[in-house]
Amino acid sequence: MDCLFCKIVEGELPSTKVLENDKVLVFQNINPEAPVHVLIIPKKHIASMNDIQDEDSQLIGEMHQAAKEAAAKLGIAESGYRLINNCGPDGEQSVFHVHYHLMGGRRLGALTG
Ligand code: DGP
Repeated sequence: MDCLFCKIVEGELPSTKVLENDKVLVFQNINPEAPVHVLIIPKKHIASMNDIQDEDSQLIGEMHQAAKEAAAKLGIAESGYRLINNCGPDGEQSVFHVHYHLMGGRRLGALTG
């Protein structure tokens, strides 16, 4: 499967890891849009939010746990942060391996759409 984030999981492409366990990987975004901007991905390939199945519920919970731990590790737990999923064309999803953007380190402003 030709998936960029699967290649990062497999170590075929480099990444700067923030957290890793057997189910989830958190790594630095190559194109950060905030002082803190990391990506949270499941190691299992799931193309988008639309492809999450009932059996993935625990895994998605573990992604949220990893987001919380990464926020603490990166020093933005108290100041606050934003967790974003882009899905499909209107959501501007560009990598089709489901992920959350964890962003913080500055006041992010209101969502404008
Ligand atoms: P999205 O547009 O929501 O699908 O976000 C994909 C993000 O992935 C985008 O913010 C940039 C990031 N990205 C793309 N290619 C790479 C890469 O090779 N390495 C890393 N670390 N991030 C990448």
